[in-house]
Amino acid sequence: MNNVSFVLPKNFSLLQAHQQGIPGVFTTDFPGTPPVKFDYTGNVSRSLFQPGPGTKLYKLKYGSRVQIVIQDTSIVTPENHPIHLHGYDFYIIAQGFGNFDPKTDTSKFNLVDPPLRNTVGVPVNGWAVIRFVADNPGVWLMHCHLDVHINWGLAMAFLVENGVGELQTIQPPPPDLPIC
Ligand SMILES: [Cu+2]
Repeated sequence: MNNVSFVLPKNFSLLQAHQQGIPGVFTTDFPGTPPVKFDYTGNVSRSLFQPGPGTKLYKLKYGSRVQIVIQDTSIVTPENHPIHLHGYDFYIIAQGFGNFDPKTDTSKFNLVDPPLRNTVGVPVNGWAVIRFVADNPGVWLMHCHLDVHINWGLAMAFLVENGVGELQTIQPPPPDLPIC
């Protein structure tokens, strides 16, 4: 299954499962590159429309320098998805229409004064490139902020590993944390 709809776990939060090492809550096989390459903004084959469920995280080492190309598709319909990241502000270094081309579109990168945001509107049938330094350990959701698209699974999460020492490590919950 290449088109995966993100599903939040039912019994544990992602962070709790990570912090307490509870197995079977998520997997860390969110792909770093598209498993299937196609004309994302073209006339997409119906065979690519059907999603399957998954709770896939992408693991990052503490302090990783992260660049993400967020690519819209014309699956169902092109849309301007406002993609929001928890845990970080990121730099928006480029946006454009059509399919991102790594050979030519890198010339559009603004490495001088890019805006620092926590949400980026990915242009309709276009793309956006963001960068951040993964210096906040924990599990952080990235999702479309059109509320209905969250339920549809337009989301994923980063698992940022602890660094060295207490200041680079997620703290355990307080002993008096209410259990709901
Ligand atoms: Cu959306």
